[in-house]
Amino acid sequence: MALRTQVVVIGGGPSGLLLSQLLHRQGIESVVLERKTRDYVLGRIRAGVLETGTVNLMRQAGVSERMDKECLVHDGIVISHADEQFSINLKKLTGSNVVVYGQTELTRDLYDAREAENGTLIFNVENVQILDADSDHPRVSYEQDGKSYRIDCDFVAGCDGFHGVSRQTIPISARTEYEKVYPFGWLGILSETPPVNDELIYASSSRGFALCSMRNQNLSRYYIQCSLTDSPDDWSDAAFWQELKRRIPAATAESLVTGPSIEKSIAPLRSFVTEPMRWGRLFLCGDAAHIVPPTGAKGLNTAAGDIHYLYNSFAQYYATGDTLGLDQYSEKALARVWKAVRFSWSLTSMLHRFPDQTEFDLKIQAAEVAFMKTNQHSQSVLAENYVGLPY
Ligand code: FAS
Ligand code: PHB
Repeated sequence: MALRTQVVVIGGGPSGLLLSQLLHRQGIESVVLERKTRDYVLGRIRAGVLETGTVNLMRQAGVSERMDKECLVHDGIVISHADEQFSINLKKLTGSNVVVYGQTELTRDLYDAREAENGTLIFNVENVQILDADSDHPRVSYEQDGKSYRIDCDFVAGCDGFHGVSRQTIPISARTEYEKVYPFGWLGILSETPPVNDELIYASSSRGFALCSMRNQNLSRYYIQCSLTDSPDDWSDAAFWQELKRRIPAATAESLVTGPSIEKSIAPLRSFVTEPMRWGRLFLCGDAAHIVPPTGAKGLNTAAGDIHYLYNSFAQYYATGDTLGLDQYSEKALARVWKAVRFSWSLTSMLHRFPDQTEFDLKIQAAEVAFMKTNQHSQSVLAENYVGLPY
């Protein structure tokens, strides 16, 4: 059975849903193909911090009502090293801030909006294939419940994450991949406890990195750097809390409210970029094209930057036939992606313990944090990147 639409969006995560919703607001038709179910997608606990640019895109998409009510606006973050800590005043240094609102909630809001506006979301699809992307008549085929389908379209947006089909559709001879795998992961838990601090704490210690974050005043999100050979089952809640307390300043550890974990998972850390992010009428967005370590809270926010560029390019094309935006998409998106990749790598290098570090390396790391503690320019570089570079 053949369908026809203007843009086929592969992937029903935040990138695909945000793009589909923005296109809908411009009267541009799309179909979203998602491999899993809505509940499965919403069950993945991921990002927690949104740049102002991402917040504005949600407003532009008409999906910001709950976020504006429930989010936490943060004007600063805390960096700690051993028992010392200092605040970086994002608002004072950049005039901007970040918003704490979980990716799960953002994705839920987008699903609700797409469904309320009768968006075409097709779940549990299998064997998705992108055909003739390098022609003027691309098509997407897929299977669902044992039946085969085909969608003829003008364009395909590959929003299907790192393990999706879109990037693989681009011939290996036509793409260049850059990767850095970090020798550790992040063990994260969610607990229905009040956050230990009203701002996020990025903690560097001799035992490794830790992050104190939150979703709301009674839902905290904590991470500790862990070995790649660890599994969540290796860590009891008690062992997690004990290790977290040893990595954050003692005074903060004393006020930490612990409780049972309601989610526990390990994310490996890697930096990855594929170039170009376009091949004919196929455009890659988000994790389908790039991955960053979560240290700088750039994963979801860099995906949002891609969507900003691609949405505006589609809007320009369908309004005027002008392909300039589409032709510049990959170069523009990659310019911002690489700055996010650099920032995430830099913060990861400054705050984590690496197995092959020498005493000299540890001294350099400590000096970098000590310099940032008292130098406004160093703090401004972090702040500008953390609140989000301009689109
Ligand atoms: P996603 O991977 O979120 O979505 C892709 C969607 O495509 C998925 O729903 C998938 O089921 C679907 N799909 C895949 N293949 C398909 C196919 N062939 N056909 C149809 N559908 C297909 N970022 C942060 O900023 N902070 C964090 O703390 C953080 N933690 C993370 C933890 C983990 C374990 C992971 C994997 C990522 C984390 N990230 C974090 C990054 C994350 O938030 C991503 O940047 C964000 O999910 C990107 O969104 P999408 O590009 O939509 O990709
Ligand atoms: C989170 O709350 O999940 C979170 C926040 C900031 C990060 C990474 C993860 O840098």
